Amino acid sequence: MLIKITKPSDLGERDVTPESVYLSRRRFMGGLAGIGAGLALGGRAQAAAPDYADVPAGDPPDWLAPKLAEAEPRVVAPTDPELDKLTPFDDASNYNNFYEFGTGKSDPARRADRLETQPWSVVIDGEVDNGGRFALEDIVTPSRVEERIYRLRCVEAWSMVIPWLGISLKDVIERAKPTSKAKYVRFETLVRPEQMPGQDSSFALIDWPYVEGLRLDEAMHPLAILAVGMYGRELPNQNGAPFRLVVPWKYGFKSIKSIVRISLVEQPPVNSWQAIAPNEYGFYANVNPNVDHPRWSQATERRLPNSLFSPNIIDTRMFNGYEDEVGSLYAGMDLGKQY
Ligand SMILES: Nc1nc2c(c(=O)[nH]1)N[C@H]1C(S)=C(S)[C@@H](COP(=O)(O)O)O[C@H]1N2
Ligand SMILES: [Mo]
Repeated sequence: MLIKITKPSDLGERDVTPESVYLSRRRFMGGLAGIGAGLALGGRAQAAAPDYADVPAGDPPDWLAPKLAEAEPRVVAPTDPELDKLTPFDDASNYNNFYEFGTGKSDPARRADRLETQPWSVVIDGEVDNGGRFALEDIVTPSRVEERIYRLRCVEAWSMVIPWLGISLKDVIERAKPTSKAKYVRFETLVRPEQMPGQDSSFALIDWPYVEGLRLDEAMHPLAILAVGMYGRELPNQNGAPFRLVVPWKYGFKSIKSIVRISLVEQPPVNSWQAIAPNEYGFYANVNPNVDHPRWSQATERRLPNSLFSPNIIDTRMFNGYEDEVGSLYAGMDLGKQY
């Protein structure tokens, strides 16, 4: 059975998509398993795993391999079988933003190999009763790893469709037992200039560590995941190994990579891009075709892969197409002011 989420308050076993509806939807979806109308989460997985035969095998640590293998595709948020075809692994792992390795799109793929991702630990602290430093294994193992096929829309107006493997951020937050003062979640990326040459440069724009943040209710939304893999394997380093956030309704810069610290805090964190250019990048960074970047339009996006002859420009959708799921989080807000 599949749970169809229309708004967060509808979450739960009550709202179940009958199998017949799901099956006819699957027929409509055509070839690409896991991509269909609406969002279906939870329950028994019924979609067949996409075929990753062309994806280079990874080399996950012993504890992660079985977690990745048991992941079931439960996803299904992309809606257009033509537009929302999976981006080839090659594009998703060679065209990256990861300023710790340089500002060029190919820098991360060329340089991120040198990052040592094992062992990895994450500090969970701030307004929590159950904080501390945890081995990544101990954070991931208690949760179910799920496959989620999400659109990723960069604020620079390009986008991809990526099949992530991840755990629910909500699970991790709940296990930390937030106090009543916890209102926001702050995330921090590793600082290790010997392995991250972009951090070594005195010309770097960013005041390291790279920082991101979410309001607590955003962080608790079932679409927000902490990814440990993609395309059926562990994360390539350039995509934020071994542990990165994925918030599909927000511009890509919110999806912070290689996380080493998660803090529950009272005040809204200042994220790295907001610190650099507050008139261009805000705290919310919800994908919004009606609110332009001061220097370019956000009404359309370039869906990768594309080429000169096939520019593949498509309309950007409100909340990146996840409005039914997340719109209620922003009821009553002026999204032009709170961008
Ligand atoms: N630590 C860190 N996280 C980061 C970035 C970065 O430079 N450093 N870039 C962000 C931006 S702008 C985007 S679009 C996505 C890109 O993710 P991908 O390379 O896996 O597609 O990562 C985000 N997370
Ligand atoms: Mo981005």
